[in-house]
Amino acid sequence: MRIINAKFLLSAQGIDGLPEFGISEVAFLGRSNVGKSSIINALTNHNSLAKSSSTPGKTQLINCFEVIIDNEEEKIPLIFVDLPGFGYAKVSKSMHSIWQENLDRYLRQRLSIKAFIHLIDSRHAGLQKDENLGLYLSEFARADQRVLNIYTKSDKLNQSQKAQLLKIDPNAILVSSSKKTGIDKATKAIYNAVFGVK
Ligand SMILES: Nc1nc2c(ncn2[C@@H]2O[C@H](COP(=O)(O)OP(=O)(O)O)[C@@H](O)[C@H]2O)c(=O)[nH]1
Ligand SMILES: [Mg+2]
Repeated sequence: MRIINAKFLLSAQGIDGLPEFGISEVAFLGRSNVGKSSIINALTNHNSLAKSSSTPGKTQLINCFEVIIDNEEEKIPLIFVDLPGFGYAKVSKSMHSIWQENLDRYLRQRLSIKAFIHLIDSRHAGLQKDENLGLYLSEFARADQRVLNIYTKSDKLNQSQKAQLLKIDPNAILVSSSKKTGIDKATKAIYNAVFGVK
């Protein structure tokens, strides 16, 4: 299972600016700087498909990419969506700014989203902000939508820290976008989430 092709499609400010692609969408979300753009680049084997920057909060648009995933039997198109990181604290009530409102509407109303990929910094598992995001998603995720947690920047953990994380979350998927580890496992997990494979 691997992604064999990826291209940028378009950016939009909100759901109103998004066409219906007729293709399942995978929404990547998490705190600013958690590694959203980097993991999209790593999954698609590109250096700068999604812009990655060390300045937090730079991406404030809904950025759509078309990827082709090869499951060894067929080649299936998917839309990967790189989203702005947002505060999420007590989520809905705190979404004051227009782009946070836009993001909220996209997440709640976009029926073509089949998987929410919640990226969590592996060094800081269990942060209140991430707990809030998990709760927020579970508020509106429908039966045909899955939430998948992926832990980023695993190259920053030593063996015992990895073991500790796996103790807390035995199914944890650990990825390092810079060292390109955990990418195959993450690709498979995303595929399974989109297609409802248990
Ligand atoms: N060490 C390490 N740094 C990473 C990794 N992924 C992203 N980063 C760094 O974290 C910062 C934020 O990454 P970015 O993908 O732009 O985060 P985003 O704001 O969530 O899109 C950048 O400086 C990246 O180089 C990783 O797997 N390992
Ligand atoms: Mg980004």
